[in-house]
Amino acid sequence: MKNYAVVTGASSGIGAATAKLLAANGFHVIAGARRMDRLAELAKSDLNIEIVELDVTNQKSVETLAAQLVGKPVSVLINNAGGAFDAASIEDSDPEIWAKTYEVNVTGAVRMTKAMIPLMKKHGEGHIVLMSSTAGRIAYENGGTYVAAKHAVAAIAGTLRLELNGHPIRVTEIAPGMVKTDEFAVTRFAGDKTKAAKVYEGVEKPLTDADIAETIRWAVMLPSHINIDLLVVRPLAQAAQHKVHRILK
Ligand code: 8X3
Repeated sequence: MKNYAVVTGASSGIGAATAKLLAANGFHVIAGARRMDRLAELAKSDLNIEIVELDVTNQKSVETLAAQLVGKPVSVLINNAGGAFDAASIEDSDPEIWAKTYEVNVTGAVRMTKAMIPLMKKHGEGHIVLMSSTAGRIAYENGGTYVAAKHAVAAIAGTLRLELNGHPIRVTEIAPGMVKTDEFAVTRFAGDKTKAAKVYEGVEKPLTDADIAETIRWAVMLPSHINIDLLVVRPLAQAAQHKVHRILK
């Protein structure tokens, strides 16, 4: 039986690209997200992708999935569900957006991790991948909710690695920089496509979701005694959060 890889937030972007790539590389992928119509499209791309309605902010939804996976060889969890929901200064930020950002990026990843660890222990091996961000390594202005949430994700990865030491479960944090996906920046700017496009303006080659999927595949497919703690992945044009080479006409 193929090993199972569970991918959250699989309906688009990095999650969808990772689901496809892991399926193409021999995993039976459990692709979870809230939007079943998008997942149905994804499932058409590979027979090794099984789709499941999943809301990582809902404990019951996570428990339902975990119950379905009892006895299955769950060896990989990609905690990808997440996002930024504002671009406000902390002074102007909305506590409700703070809660929403933490629910999906932080508590959601914890819910899934808690649910999958027992299955991985039973299976005898596991790999938990946490998608943080360069925002989880360094602060930037008007990104407080997301910066704080992704710092928390980084802290979870570090804590988990200590707590799971001695168990055959790897813990990897992947911290992407500028990745141009269909939804990330558009969601952050509440649907304003002009503002979203500005993020990538003049950047010759921002990373793609497939680029990040490839780094995940690499970390996951290394021999099981090799643990990649942290991968910071940026496009060549982005030397740092505020140092981006743009060719502007
Ligand atoms: C996305 C990278 O620079 O928008 O995780 O925080 S950034």
